[in-house]
Amino acid sequence: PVIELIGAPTDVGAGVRGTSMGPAALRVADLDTALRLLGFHVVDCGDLVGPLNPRQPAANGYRHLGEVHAWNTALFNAVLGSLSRNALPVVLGGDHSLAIGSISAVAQDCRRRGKRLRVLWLDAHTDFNTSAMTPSGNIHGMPVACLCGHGPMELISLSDRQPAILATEVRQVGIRSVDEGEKQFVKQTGLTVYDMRYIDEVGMRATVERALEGLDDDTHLHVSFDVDFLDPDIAPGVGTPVLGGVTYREAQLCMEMIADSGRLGSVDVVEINPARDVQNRTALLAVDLLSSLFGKSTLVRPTL
Ligand code: DIR
Ligand code: MN
Ligand code: MN
Ligand code: MN
Repeated sequence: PVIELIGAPTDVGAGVRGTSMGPAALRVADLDTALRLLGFHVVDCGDLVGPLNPRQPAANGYRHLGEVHAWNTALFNAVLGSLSRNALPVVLGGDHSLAIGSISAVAQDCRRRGKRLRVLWLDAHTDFNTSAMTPSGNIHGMPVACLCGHGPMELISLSDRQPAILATEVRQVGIRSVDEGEKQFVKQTGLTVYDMRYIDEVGMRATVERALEGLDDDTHLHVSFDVDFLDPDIAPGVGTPVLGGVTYREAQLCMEMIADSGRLGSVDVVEINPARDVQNRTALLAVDLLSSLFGKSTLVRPTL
């Protein structure tokens, strides 16, 4: 398929500023060329336009709700358009609140086509806060809750159905930072979370096998890749680094196994913060991993 790159240069959902430079960092790291080398036709749709960061404190448990809504409305429409052209959208973030718009669009497109949906959430964080439990008011800590119907009306009603997705459609990998209230809510909801301890105990191979279990020919796989999934030693350019993340080899294996599934239908690459980075190495690493996600392998591999 055609890969469409959709830039969403925003940091209104984050606590630390700078993810608004993420799309540029990925372009400087030559994401388009890397994907073309794999044989894809790549169209860079440029950047969406939205409100600047007003740097306001939280109000009623949310920071910048209006701005987050505006960015997500624009992204929802862009991703829906891309899918309707039978393209494979890659969202260049921006902060992770953008997953509300992108995944709402993916879910709506799946319903229209009668496809099943699987969301693979690669992150240090569960992003399952609500306004009642958030320690920060930052909406990038809330997208999974919003998508599952727990959030403000503006953010839970982007798609044609509420909730946009079911918690049973989500698998999270790499988790190592969950807030106190969030922890209870994850448990109560029955969200499937493969945390770092799980990866330590069974290894990345078994973890990804389980996270991808049950995919069929009619499943659309959406990968929401928060780069703070990676260990900060290799990916320092993020707003909220957390020690003890996924290693380079583990991340490569994860991406290669997703590619092997043959089900990849859409991607978010979010939370790259060039203001915290060293010589763009986090974006360069993300491009390296995205190549694997789109099928790059060291050797010619037997077809499954
Ligand atoms: C924290 C940080 N759990 C919060 N969250 C995220 O503010 O809700 N950092 N997603 O990347
Ligand atoms: Mn280029
Ligand atoms: Mn996240
Ligand atoms: Mn995160």
